[in-house]
Amino acid sequence: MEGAKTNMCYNVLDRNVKDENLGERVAFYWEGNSPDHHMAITYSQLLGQVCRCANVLKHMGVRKGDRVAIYLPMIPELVYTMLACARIGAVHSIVVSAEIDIMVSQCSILVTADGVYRGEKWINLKQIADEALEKYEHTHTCCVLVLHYRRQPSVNLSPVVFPVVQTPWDAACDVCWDEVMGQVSEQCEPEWLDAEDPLFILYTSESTGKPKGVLHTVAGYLLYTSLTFKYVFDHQPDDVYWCTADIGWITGHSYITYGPLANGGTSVLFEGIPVHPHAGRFWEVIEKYRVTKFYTAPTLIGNVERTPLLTNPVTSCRYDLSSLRILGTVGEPINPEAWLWYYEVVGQKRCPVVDTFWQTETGGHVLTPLPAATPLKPGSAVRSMWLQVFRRPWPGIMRTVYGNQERFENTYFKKCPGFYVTGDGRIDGYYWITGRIDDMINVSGHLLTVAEAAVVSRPHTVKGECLYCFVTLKDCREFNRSLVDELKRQVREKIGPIATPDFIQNAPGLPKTRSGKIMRRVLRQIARNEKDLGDLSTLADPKVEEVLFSQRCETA
Ligand code: 6R9
Repeated sequence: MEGAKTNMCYNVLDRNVKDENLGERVAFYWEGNSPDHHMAITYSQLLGQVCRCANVLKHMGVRKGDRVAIYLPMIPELVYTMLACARIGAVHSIVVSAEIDIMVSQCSILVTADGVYRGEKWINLKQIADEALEKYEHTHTCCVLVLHYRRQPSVNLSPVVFPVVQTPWDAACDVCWDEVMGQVSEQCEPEWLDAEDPLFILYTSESTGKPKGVLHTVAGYLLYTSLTFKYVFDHQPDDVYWCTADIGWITGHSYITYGPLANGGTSVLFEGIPVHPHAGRFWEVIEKYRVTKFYTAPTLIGNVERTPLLTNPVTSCRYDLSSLRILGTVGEPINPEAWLWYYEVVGQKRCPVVDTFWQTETGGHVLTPLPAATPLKPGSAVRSMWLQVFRRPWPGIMRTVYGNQERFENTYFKKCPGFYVTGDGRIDGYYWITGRIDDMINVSGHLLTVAEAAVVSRPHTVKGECLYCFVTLKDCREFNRSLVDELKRQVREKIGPIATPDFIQNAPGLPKTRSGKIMRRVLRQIARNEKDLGDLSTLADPKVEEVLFSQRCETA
């Protein structure tokens, strides 16, 4: 589509408001960390806020092609800022903390918030951002600050106790969102861009190797996210769609912001976590908004043994999930037991489960069933949506690794000339994603005692390398020598002597990113007793690492 002119923001907002007459339709139901905090934003309100934000960025000197770093929680301002960048042709880079260093060193503006409550825990985003800026001696980076809702009088929300930590503030470069947004107009002409102009850079999840800045461009990505959203979720005008991902993950970019808005969809934007204020929060939200299409990650639906609450703790009634029509999963292999639970208990055998396999690099789904059209197999991402092997490019494919075209070519196109290489393994005609082939053996919990296991290598004086296994036991199981012997025996018998782990360590929890991916790098370093684990800020639960170190095995 090179040479064609378009604008992403125009397509997802102006077109819907003006041509499709959807101005009054709700674009997002925002649901805060606390169930008392919520609001609805229509398409025309969204357009107004995005134009204001675009004007603010322009006043701060941001121009077409400039890069803007965004470090915000799951609040509407995050969407406003992304779309504002898209409107003026700036390239957004959303950071989920670890990568913040890399990002701020390349962006002239950072949009962040004072902080956010994740469950009961207050996270002081501004302070984390300031520390990153300081590290890079970035004196010229401006920080636009969004104050969290609990302090905005315009939104009538119940008061929350103000955290003890004060928000750091430097009047020389920090500006306040509310102040600047009030001073600009609600009109802003979109910048007409070339189809192949960059839209955003996103650093891939750090589960493997050094993060890469994946670059996506305007028109192909718009087409691909729009079409895949429409077909994979069988989008209908009366849908209320909810993707629980963080927008800082590609899943949020493609299937919270761009895909749903391009289709004029109504979505839930959720700030909270699944277990706050209780373990039934997901189902409570589905009931509250009558969600029809639900898209989440296996780790959140019981891939690991954990019982999500299906009954309302206050009323003791089962949550009403009768609005659901399609269930989706993404991010890691879903084990057949979890798939069946999702299908039978959550979907009440009515709702097709779309297991969507894709990557930051692919921009959108590449392997997935189509709901009600493809026979399903529990645990399989089934087959390629449009193609059988990745022999030719598709509109949503990444265009380069930002600043490193050579790495782009070597990583994806050299290993198997003539094809795109995802780096994931598969089993039969249906695709059973077996995990990353580069560095991981994932033995999912077939043994009754084991909820989850991960295996990494560790140097061995005789064999060169040996296997070091972390196991998370199901509730009430005790980790002891006889269990270790039993597990080794099982592996030896079921898989073979060569697969028998030399070390088996108890792991009450595995280190995971917020999208549920096991951070193998961290496990490898624990197995090797390397104390400096580097940046752990993408870890969902930072305590995990300490616990694992304290229980490491010295001897086999
Ligand atoms: C969308 C996203 C990509 C890696 C990918 C693969 C794993 C994603 C999966 C899946 C099995 C699925 N993955 N979806 N594995 N079944 N349905 O997750 O992008 O963060 O770039 O990760 O995630 O290993 O290569 P990203």
